[in-house]
Amino acid sequence: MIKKTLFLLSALWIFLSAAQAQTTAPAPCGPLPNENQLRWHEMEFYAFIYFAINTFTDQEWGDGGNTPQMFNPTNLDCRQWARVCKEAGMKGIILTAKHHDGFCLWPTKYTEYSVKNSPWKDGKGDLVRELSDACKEYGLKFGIYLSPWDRNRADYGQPSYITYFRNQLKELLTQYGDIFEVWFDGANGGWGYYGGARENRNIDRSTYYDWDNTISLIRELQPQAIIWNECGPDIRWCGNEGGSVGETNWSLYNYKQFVPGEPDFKQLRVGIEDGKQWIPSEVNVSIRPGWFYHKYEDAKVKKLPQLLDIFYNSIGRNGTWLLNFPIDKEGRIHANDERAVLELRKALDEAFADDLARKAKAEAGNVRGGSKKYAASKAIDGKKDTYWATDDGVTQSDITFTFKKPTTLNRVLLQEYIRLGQRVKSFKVEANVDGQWRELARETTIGYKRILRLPTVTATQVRISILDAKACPLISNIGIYNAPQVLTEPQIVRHPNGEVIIRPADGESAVFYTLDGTDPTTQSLRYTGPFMADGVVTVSAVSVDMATGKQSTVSREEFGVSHTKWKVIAADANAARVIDGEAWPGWHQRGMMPADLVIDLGESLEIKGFRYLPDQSDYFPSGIITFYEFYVSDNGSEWKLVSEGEFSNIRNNPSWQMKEFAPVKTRFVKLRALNNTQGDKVAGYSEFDVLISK
Ligand code: FUL
Repeated sequence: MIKKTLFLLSALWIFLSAAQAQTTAPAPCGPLPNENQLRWHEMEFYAFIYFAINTFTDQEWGDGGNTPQMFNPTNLDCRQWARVCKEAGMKGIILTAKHHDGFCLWPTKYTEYSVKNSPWKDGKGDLVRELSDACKEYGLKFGIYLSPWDRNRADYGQPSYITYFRNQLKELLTQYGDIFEVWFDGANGGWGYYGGARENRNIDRSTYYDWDNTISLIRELQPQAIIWNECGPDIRWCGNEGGSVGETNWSLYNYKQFVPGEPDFKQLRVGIEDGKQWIPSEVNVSIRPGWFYHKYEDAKVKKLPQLLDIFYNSIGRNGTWLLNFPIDKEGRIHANDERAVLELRKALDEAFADDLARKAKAEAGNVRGGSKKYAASKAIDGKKDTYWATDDGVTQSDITFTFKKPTTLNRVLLQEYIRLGQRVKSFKVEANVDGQWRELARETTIGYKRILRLPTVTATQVRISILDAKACPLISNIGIYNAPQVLTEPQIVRHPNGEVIIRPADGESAVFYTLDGTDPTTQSLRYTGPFMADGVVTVSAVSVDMATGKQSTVSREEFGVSHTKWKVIAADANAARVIDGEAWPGWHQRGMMPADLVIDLGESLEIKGFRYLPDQSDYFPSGIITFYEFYVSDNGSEWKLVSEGEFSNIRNNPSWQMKEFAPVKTRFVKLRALNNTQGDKVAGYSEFDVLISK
């Protein structure tokens, strides 16, 4: 009897200690983030501010030879910058204290090439001070960008420049309070002013900057700062400036895997699954095509659909988002940029206002040690330090959310408890719709945060299955949302054969259209795919959210004759892009000015004008025609001038240019470019069309 009791007791003890072992915290898995990195992950969204002499010279890269006299903002207001960032929900601002041209926005004692020799505040201003103060006032963190490449310094390339660079860093890290991030641009070496030498200089990227000692200096002066360099030490580049990181995105990398300035673009995108250090990625992108302000980009500020894409492709893919505002010549964030970012904020607030997972019952396939501490409910308790966990060795399991009633949803947000490492390698999301499980997504990594855009479904349950993980998965948060559709005007294009394509900003919105110039309603024709609408026609379209009835504003395109019979007379086959109906890509004629664009209309038409869309490239559009002549001809050899003049303000606003003249019958047309905005021998075209007399 005693023997039996002893046996039972020891069995119970073994059982209890096994259960106990399973309720102890999971062991860490792989490299872990440090406290600085954890704080930084949680910032998620913060701003870059680009401002320099470049702003006043319309350049992206000043060569370092422009006089500080050119730096003269007329209405500078750092508090406005901070207000906009705060209202946009950003958590900090990083300022280009010195870009590649070497001009310093603070009165450093180590060079004369700074604000102290500019007319701004009679040389008494300190922009780093003003912005760091504004950040404090608005509760934002402050960071600095200091370009390692300096095209102004005579000693760039010598060891003495490194001393200069570190002296500047010391000033920035000791005079302006806490710095949350230090940013070292990888671009360096090449042509520059270099104290008047005006020459090409190349440095050895692997040795010249002696990064180890610079990093030690930062650690000593600002131990809580995160250091960005293309390949670490603390965070890495996402490999592009377009606003996305890989769908698979490991926060792991191998520090010094490559030398800054010679990046491994593809690897940066996805990280390294078995990387040796925690080096997560930051997505840096500008709200306009350029990093610095150019008036001609006022109409090219990214719109809501693009900004939302960037949000889902950065913060939604385990990255942070560093969004740049180019400061304008007055010294302010331009009204268009402010409008765009606040519109984004509103859309995000609406999308994530109501977490449907909180209203559901959560159950998991496996719970670590069967303990409440690691239960499924920990993924929806709103606390970042609790998590659903499975038993050790269980790397496949699922968590199911059951709603009280059928619930409409289209977003799922997931977060791993990254303090103990990034673990999940693959997972899927399913929804129970009308009693059937339907797979909505099959994805790879999660990390700090992953947000999926899913097709809208009305479901009774949502199931998330972890399919593979490096160790037992730890999920600290799951959110389920129903984001409203993005109702911006649909884009209407017509291809040369008369085929019309209508593109809404949101794949889920319904599109209705008319062909008679009237405003479309839900009673009008519903767009289901490309359709033919040859000849002179006005297409009007509207995006509609059928669930709520909300509509976008109406977009309208007035098409002339379709281009079926047209031919651009040029040796280069790409010339046909000028009449293909799509703004991008376009075509450039190089090496001649004047330059002629000749088109055979294939039949005699009565025209009353023409329209021209200049190069729409995001980066450095070229060949933008300013003065023109327009000719008509019946045979393609004898020409008659019917219009001439200027496309005014085309540089600042490179949109459609329309010119009308007395109606004339013609078979051939010729647009002659007399010069362009850059004064070189390039004529660029995105699109060309004639206006038909009705
Ligand atoms: C690039 C630089 O050359 C651009 O001017 C800008 O600073 C961007 C963030 O990085 O490499």
